[in-house]
Amino acid sequence: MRLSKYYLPTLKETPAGAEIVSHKYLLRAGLIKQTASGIYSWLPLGLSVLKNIENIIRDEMNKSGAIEALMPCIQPATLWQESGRYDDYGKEMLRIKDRHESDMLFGPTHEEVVTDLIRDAVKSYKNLPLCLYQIQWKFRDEVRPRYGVMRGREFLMKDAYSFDVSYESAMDSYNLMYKTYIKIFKRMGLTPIVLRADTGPIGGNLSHEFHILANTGESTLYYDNKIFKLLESEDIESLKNIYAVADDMHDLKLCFIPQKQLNISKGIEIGHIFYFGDKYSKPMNVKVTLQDGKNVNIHMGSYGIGVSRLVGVIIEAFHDDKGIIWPEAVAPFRIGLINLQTKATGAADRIYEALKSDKVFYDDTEENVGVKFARMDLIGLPWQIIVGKKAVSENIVEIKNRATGEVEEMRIEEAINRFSTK
Ligand code: 5CA
Repeated sequence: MRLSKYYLPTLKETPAGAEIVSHKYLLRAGLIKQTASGIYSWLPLGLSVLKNIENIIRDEMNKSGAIEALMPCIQPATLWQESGRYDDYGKEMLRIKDRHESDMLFGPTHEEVVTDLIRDAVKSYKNLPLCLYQIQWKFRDEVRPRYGVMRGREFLMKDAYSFDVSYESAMDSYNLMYKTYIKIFKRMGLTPIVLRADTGPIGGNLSHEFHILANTGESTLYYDNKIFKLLESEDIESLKNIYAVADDMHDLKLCFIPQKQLNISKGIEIGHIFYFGDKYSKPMNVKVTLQDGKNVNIHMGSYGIGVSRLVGVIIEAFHDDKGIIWPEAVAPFRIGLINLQTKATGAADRIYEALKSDKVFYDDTEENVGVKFARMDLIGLPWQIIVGKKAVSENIVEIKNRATGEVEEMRIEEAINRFSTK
């Protein structure tokens, strides 16, 4: 992509109201623009990161055997009246009336819709287990939308729903998602802290939260530092037994963590998984026939990941005072090509053509050197190829690693070779 043909409205100054680093950089690097409080437009560069995050999630969800679907944003109130949640949900739910005066809502979550979706077709134990997921926009009219995409009103979520014939089978589904979540976050370069959690308005009796450590986090985490070793082992049973809680000293006392193993840090919730049995299948009357002819309510679980929140979380985890430092797995482009020789574009053009435009972001503008360097550091692409005077005289360019700042000189062919092989 050539910058001269792209839409990248970067900002020199930090806009007022942006308190945390991810919010500042999201706005300054031209990734998002606020449309209304807690509601954002995704600009091309931001959308590209959002899609990369989506695709990692999609890939691991598919590998786990879950199947992608897409449910509507707008839902009828009748389904929520059936589950009994319509009155409980309160002001966080955006309630709408259609032209026939029917009560509708913008979905804050999809337990009711998905239960309704399967209830006519799933009648026998032979249809189960089943896990459906979607990546869909939600709306929650949060009291205090803040920190950019961290706590939005409109936000993108990956939400999955599992259906099983028994508690034992539902635990297998739950554990599989637990494992899949660790894989997903690791692929983004993140180390999740998994906590036992409250089930809140989703309801149910088993739940874990996945957090990322960050001093701008809204929760305080208390956890056993053995968790890091166990995360490497991916031993789910031991992980589930390790004690970690958020914001709750009372629980902490109940489950003693040896003082020298106790870590206390701020965290941001990036995922939340729930097992809630028949909380929805019972009031909505969703039953399957077992092998022995008995009818039982389906056991359900739901599994959420804050997809748009993750864009902010990754910036919180990977940045410096110059800007963002994207992990390669989610970077909008792999390479930033900076041409400092505005009168002689031959060398830079050649590199651009050779490396294919989808992974190279080419600053082909005539702006001054300082502006170009600062902008490229701000948008945080993992690699920079800097084409200066030596490109013309000696066929040599500089390769800069954005994370370490290390600069290496090499011949143009060598640079092309290096980035086209990997
Ligand atoms: N139905 C369940 C799981 S599918 C559910 O709604 N879970 S949740 O409420 O915990 O949300 C799932 C994830 O969405 C959270 O872990 C968080 O990462 C993200 N999330 C929740 N609220 C917001 C918000 N206001 N802004 C951005 N992300 C949010």
